[in-house]
Amino acid sequence: MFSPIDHAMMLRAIELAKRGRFTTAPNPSVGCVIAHGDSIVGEGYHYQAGQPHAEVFALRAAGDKARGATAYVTLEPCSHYGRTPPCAEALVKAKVSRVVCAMVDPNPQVAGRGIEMLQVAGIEVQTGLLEADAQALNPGFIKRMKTGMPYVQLKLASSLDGRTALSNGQSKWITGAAARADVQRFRARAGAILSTSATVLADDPSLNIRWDELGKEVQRDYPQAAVRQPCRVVIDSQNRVSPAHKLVHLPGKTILARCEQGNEAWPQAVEQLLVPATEAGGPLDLPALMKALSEQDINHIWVEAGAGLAGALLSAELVDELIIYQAPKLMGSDSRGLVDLQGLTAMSQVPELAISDVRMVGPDIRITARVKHV
Ligand code: AOF
Ligand code: ZN
Repeated sequence: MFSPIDHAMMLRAIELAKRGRFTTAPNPSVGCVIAHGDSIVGEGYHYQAGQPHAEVFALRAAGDKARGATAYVTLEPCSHYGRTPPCAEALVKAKVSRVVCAMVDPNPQVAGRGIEMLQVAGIEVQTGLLEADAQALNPGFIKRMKTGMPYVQLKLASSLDGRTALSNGQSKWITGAAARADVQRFRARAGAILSTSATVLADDPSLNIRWDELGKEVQRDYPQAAVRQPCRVVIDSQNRVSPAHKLVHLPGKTILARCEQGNEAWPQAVEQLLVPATEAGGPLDLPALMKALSEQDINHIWVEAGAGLAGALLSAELVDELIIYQAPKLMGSDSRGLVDLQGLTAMSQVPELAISDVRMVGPDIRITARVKHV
């Protein structure tokens, strides 16, 4: 069904889509190529929510040459009037003769209707070319559209023997500068960075993006002027975070997830989000928090906290992917462990992971693993 030229064109569209990976949230990253055979006449990608979609930029570049061409799009062209008019209509008007999309749009406002609009207009439509690669562009958008829950990536950093702090609490810096720069790049793709009041009280972290630490390759697609600070979300069920902490004053929004409203004098960009507790005075309801964040259009959450939240999120089956950095150090069994998982008494209860990638980051190892939900 798909020729080698089709593959090459869709690969190009995926490369274009990647350029928007830091800026499109909450919209998906989408790329589009318009071609006659192997000759490209227009290219485009979606850069920012509110701005034109990928197809519009590609059609503008192609001009009259779009007539009779094939449009390759990494996501089904939209059929709805959102912040912008429907791309399916624009493709019909431009008289392309064929549209190849990598995947159907999971947005219930579209979900096949874009394809239908094209077909009704007599355009040949094919779907599913390099689908897995296209899905990998937007794990957060896809999960939120399909389930109403955000995609959760849990960052962990430890010694080679899985330890995070000495028994006296000392922990600064286990992993190296390259791993910290890598973390900056993950943060930049997320809609929110999730942490806890325990981490804020212990470290007074910034949990922000520092453009000069992102590296040249990222800076090309993400100019300093475009930097969008992911929202910082701090689980603060005992109202312990105060206006004296650094992160509430940094650019971007900070959400304090609390069980009860506090009456501190917060800067304007601080929101208190009330989330029920699981029991009186106990920890807050993590699935309810995730759902509330998804309702604020947050697709993708990057978690940086301690062993407690890591264990609780894993136990609640809220984690999609773990990013584990391991430093070439041994800290011994008196030191603190990576994840608090309480009450495990049988190997059958142990969360199982599937490792999808392992690589060196400076002197450290980075392991990417998905949680297998049984
Ligand atoms: C496309 N091409 O490049 C993108 C699409 O609010 P709007 O108007 O920007 O619409 C956002 C929705 O449009 C988004 O949820 C997704 O369904 C689709 N994104 N569609 O045809 C694109 N970014
Ligand atoms: Zn569109």
